Amino acid sequence: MVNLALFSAAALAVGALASPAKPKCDNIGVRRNWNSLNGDEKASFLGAIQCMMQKPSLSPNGVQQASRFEDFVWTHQYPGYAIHWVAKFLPWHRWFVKAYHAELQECGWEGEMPYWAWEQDWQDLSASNIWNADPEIGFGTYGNFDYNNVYNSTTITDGAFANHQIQFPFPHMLTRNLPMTANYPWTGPGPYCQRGYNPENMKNLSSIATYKDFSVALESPDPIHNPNSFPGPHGAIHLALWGDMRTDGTNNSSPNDPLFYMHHSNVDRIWASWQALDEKHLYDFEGNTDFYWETGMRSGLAAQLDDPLLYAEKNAMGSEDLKVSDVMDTTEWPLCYTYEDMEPWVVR
Ligand SMILES: [Cu+2]
Repeated sequence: MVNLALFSAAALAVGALASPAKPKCDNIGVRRNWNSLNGDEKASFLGAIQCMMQKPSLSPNGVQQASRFEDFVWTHQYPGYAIHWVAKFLPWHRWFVKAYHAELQECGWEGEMPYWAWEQDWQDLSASNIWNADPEIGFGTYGNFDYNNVYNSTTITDGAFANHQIQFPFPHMLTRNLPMTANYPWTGPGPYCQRGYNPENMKNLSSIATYKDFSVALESPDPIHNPNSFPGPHGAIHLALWGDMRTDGTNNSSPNDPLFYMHHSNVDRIWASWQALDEKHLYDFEGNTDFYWETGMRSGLAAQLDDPLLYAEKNAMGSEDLKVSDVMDTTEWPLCYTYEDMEPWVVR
């Protein structure tokens, strides 16, 4: 008995050295639909974003952005194609939203990261509850066409981010232009790129068997080089909102709109829901490591779970050592969250 106990202790010690035990989650937070937050919660959440917009930059790139909020815009812009149109797209943005949520907690937000379930607004995106002009509890409305403004969109003059002045990557006001895509030709038929997130496309998504195909279909086939392809919900929502949200390509500065995070939280929920559909999905990770804009080719090496996450903010929540495999399961450290409704988007 004594020898056996010694042997076990030794084996445990060796095991611990070989792979240090991951910390456990203290508890699993539940991310909630924005619509199910009450007024006080909404005001507190939006107040935390305003706090981030007031906080000085930590200058993760050695350059002073206008605020801590804009540091995150840079963090998203910097890796460019290393995190878009590649297998890493979903894991990278999962971590990005988690890191943003941690900053909001520093600014007094006590809840989990909420999400905008846009698939529930598929019939008329302009009628979504997300458009709320209230300065305390609303993200503001959706803008309109203006030839004289950046991205041909209007400055948002209502809600919590009314007349929000952006400095990075160049000075302008926060803009949106949903009416622009009421009849956008590439994504029709249907207004506001509806095809990307209507029940039919969501059902298609839920039936995809492999991460490789699911990831591409959720992100969106690259629109420039696949003009006839079906838009994915991620790309469809970016495009539908126009203004700052559609600044993909070389700018990648869409996190300038606080709705970016509400959108990506839902993209993450769709992925987490898909992962929960089949145990084979949870650690399924496959695809390309590179994207070539000139040719529109997804290319490069075969992506692996061991690949570094490439999070640009050194030391943000100890993220420099993270691998893709560390963010595959939302219910494990360092993520520790789940969603209040995992599957209503799956039309059976
Ligand atoms: Cu992105």
